[in-house]
Amino acid sequence: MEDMIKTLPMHTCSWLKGKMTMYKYQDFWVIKHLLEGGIRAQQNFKAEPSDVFLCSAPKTGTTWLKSLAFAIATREKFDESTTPLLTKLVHECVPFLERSEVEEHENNRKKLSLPLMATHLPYASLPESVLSSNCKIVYIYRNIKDVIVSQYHFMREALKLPMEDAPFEEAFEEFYQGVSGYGPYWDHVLGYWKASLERPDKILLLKYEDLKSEPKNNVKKLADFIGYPFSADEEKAGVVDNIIRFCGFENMSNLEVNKTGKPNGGMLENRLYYRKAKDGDWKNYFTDEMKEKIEKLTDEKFSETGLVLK
Ligand code: PAP
Repeated sequence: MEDMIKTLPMHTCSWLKGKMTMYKYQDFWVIKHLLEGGIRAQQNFKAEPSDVFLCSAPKTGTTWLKSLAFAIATREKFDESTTPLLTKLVHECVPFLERSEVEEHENNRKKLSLPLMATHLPYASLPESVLSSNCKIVYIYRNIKDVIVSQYHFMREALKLPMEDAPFEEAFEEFYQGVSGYGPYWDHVLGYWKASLERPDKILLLKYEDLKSEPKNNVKKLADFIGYPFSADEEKAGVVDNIIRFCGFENMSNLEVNKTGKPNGGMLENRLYYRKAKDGDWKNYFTDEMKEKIEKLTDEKFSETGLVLK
């Protein structure tokens, strides 16, 4: 694998002071350890028809989608005082394909009989068994301008660079050129969107902004789709509302584990996954010119789709 990686196109992010290098593999950009994990998964991962994949490009609502799906799927096993979401970052509760060993997923499947698995891989690069097993896929996407800002802060903070040392204009330009984690972002969304047209019963698309503006409808849709529908009695008893509140930004970002924890003693602090969660935060960073430029390109790429990414 090492030799193959050496042959791939490489890009070192100048705005991150050369501290991060991405590789272009199967038409998407990715950092080395996630690339290695992705290739390992492509070679070894065996999906079951009952698996449910939570897929996303980075910074589009992954953490939120995972919390909701986990809370929905485990609601008969745990309540709000016993859920693992109180003590673990959600990324440790729902295995991440590129980071998990196959055994870990198998153990999880047995332990919790939890069908959930998450990945940032583009649709075209999913392990073959994910497609051949015909398992379900939920894909979340988000306004591209907020994704750019969210990714900017995440990467900058992960590398401990203050804003004055990490010019936003350069981060923007790189993203615009398609060089972003698992990007180009447009291609990532288009891949899942096209697949959802071909396999609508197996692929559900959710939009971050819709989840915010209409949480109840979308959370019920998610629960139905992943095979854990709410009963009328549950709805009456407020179970849906409670899950929405518990998994909401206000609650999750204030849990001690998410304020001060580090997963498995790793480098990244949990709080980095909970920044602001504000729609339209891009307005604090974009010039008029940047807005026009990214919207023009996004319009060109999405004109046929009916999807609104801006
Ligand atoms: P990841 O791909 O690294 O897992 P992801 O969860 O997709 O990141 O994106 C993080 C964004 O979701 C952050 O957005 P911001 O930078 O604009 O603030 C984060 O704040 C937001 N987020 C995290 N949890 C929630 C939540 N419960 N509700 C809404 N937004 C959330």
